[in-house]
This record gives sequence, structure tokens and C-alpha cells, in this order.
Amino acid sequence: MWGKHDDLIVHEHEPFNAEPAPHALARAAVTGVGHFYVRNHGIVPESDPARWRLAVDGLVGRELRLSLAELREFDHHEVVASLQCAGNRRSSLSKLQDIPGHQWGPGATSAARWKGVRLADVLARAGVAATAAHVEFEAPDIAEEASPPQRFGGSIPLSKARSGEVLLAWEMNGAPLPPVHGAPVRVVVPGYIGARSVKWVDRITVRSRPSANFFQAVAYRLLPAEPVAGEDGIELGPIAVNSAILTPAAGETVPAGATAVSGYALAGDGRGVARVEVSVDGGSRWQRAELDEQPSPWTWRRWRAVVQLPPGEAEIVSRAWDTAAAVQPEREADLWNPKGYFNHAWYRTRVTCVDRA
Ligand SMILES: Nc1nc2c(c(=O)[nH]1)N[C@H]1C(S)=C(S)[C@@H](COP(=O)(O)O)O[C@H]1N2
Ligand SMILES: [Mo]
Repeated sequence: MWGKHDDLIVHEHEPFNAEPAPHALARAAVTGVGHFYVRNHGIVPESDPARWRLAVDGLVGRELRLSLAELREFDHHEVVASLQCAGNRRSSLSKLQDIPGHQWGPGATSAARWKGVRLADVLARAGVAATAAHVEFEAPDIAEEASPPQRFGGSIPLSKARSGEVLLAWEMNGAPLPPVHGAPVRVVVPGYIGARSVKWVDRITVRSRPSANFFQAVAYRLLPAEPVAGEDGIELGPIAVNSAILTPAAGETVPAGATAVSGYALAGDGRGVARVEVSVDGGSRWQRAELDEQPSPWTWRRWRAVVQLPPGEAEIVSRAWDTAAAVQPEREADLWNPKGYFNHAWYRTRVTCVDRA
């Protein structure tokens, strides 16, 4: 389906929602399109690149209506960026207390090389009014889960919209953007939750307030663990520093002794990953992981370590720091929330270690 490998973990067939298994995700710094996770709230819309138009309206000096050819006349830029769904690692939070929704593991995170034009350049052409503060994106796919059912949308602050890394992209890993990832054009908002990277975008509206779309005003908000009257939650934008162990995978049997461990770490909104540590004693003692170079500040930092494991059941733990010295919190219980967003607690993988024959 959708040009995806059949080893993806499929959470839903229609709309299609799937993530790569940890071993597959671990394979490359830039995720192959066949393994890149997919998050859809509605059915993938039919889109004809020849008929596609991008409307730019709202608080602008002049409204634009751009064809794909006209969009491509702006300067082209490439960004290697990771996307991460706010529901990444929800499955683990659900073990504490049930959470509805797709039970994402650590694979609702992937990295790609995106090519397109800067949103900033398109906004400059339209001329942004002084009262503008947010930029809204909308797409034609209808999400039945929204109330009322509506087009998918969301917004980002104008300051972020004007930053060089936010693209209107038509290419992914050097090939045309596949339909399931937003063809002909999607927004790519590096450093923010995946929901702001609106696929199949056909309208950009400059506003004084955040989008009133369901996925900005109601969904993708961090609610308190216990309901509070009148509290509609924290609007999610920049992601939190996070890490995951990809190899070995949970439940794997590995030889006791020296065991190679690898994974990813990702920091929000332009903050780099500064340090990753792993522990095999539940977090009393830590050892430093080796960090790969980052091809761009907007993508994950892959890491590796060799740990010593005794025979029997073992737990490997990882935690990352970002360049603002923020570190992942220890306990999932402290960040559990009713929609299961932003699980960025220490990552824990249980494995069984057996003596080498
Ligand atoms: N139009 C539209 N854009 C969308 C979505 C959607 O359902 N419809 N899902 C969002 C969410 S929640 C995420 S995490 C990312 C996932 O992007 P991907 O499917 O290319 O991995 O797309 C975002 N953009
Ligand atoms: Mo998402």
C-alpha cells in the first residue's frame, strides 16, 4: 500500500496509519520513503498537479493564487528534517492508563531530505500586514474524527513561518513527493509536531490568532492528567527533547556481555542534541553514547553505545539533553496525559540476555 514496505507496523488501513519497526528505522540517517511513518486523519485526497492551486490570503497586502509552476519560480531550498508525531511513544503511556488513539511506538518519527520553496519567500510576495501573528495551513482531506468533520488544518506563529527552514515542499529524498506524504505540495515545519506539516496544502491564511481548525483549537493540546473545568490544554508546537533505543528492539534476546545499542535523539525547534547517555542499572550510573554528525540542525541525531549486560532480564535506558540543557524527564507517570502526547520520558527497553554458546 502507498509504496510502503510490507514490514511496516500498520495501525489503521483506512485512513492509512503506519510506522516502521525500530530495526528498519535504525538503518539510515535519512529514512527511505518506503519506511517513513504515515499519519493520516482522513482519506488521501485525489490531487491533480495540473489543477492544484495554492491560495494565500488573510492579512496580506495582495492575495495570491499560485500554480505548481508559479510556486517553483521561487528560489529552491533543501532541508534535511525529521518529522515526529505528537503521539510518538503513546503505546508506552497507555500501559499506565488506557489512552484511545493509535498506539504509536518510537517509529512515529522519521527523517527525510525535503526540497521546495521557503514559506517566508511566498509570504514576502503576498506582503504580510503589521497585525499578523500566525500563519494557517489547510488541506482538502476531511477528518471524520473532527467535530464537525472538516478539512485538516493548523497554524504556526508568524516568526516560525518566516524562518528559513519552513518549506512548501514537492520533493522527498530526491523524488517527487508521494501522494500519501502530501503530493503535490506539503508544508514542512521542522522542529514542530508533525501535525503542523500540513500535507496536500491548498490554502495559507495569515491571521492575528492561531487557527480555529479542530486540529489546532481542540486536538493536539496537552490536557492535564485530571480534567480541570475550562482548561482546554496547552497548544502544541515545538517538540520536546526525546530519545529512543531502536536496536536492540524490546523483547529481543541478545548475547550477554558487550551489546551494541543504537537509537535516535531529537530536540525541538532548532535546539540541537547535546548529549545522550545510556544506563543498564535503571539510571544510577550512566555512560556516554557516541553521537553521529547531524546533516542539519533540523533532523535527529543518531547515537550508539556498547553496554555490558549480565545474563538474564535486563533494561537499557536512554536519555538526551538538548543545547538549552533541557533533559528528558525520568518517569512516564509524571507526564501522562489523556491524549498521550509528548511522551519524552527516559526510553526503556527490556531485553533477555543469554550466555554465548
Ligand atoms: N492534510 C493533512 N496533513 C497532515 C495530516 C493529515 O491528516 N492531513 N497529518 C499530520 C500529522 S498528525 C503528522 S504527524 C504528519 C505526518 O506526516 P507523514 O504522514 O508524511 O509522515 O502529517 C501531518 N499533516
Ligand atoms: Mo501527528
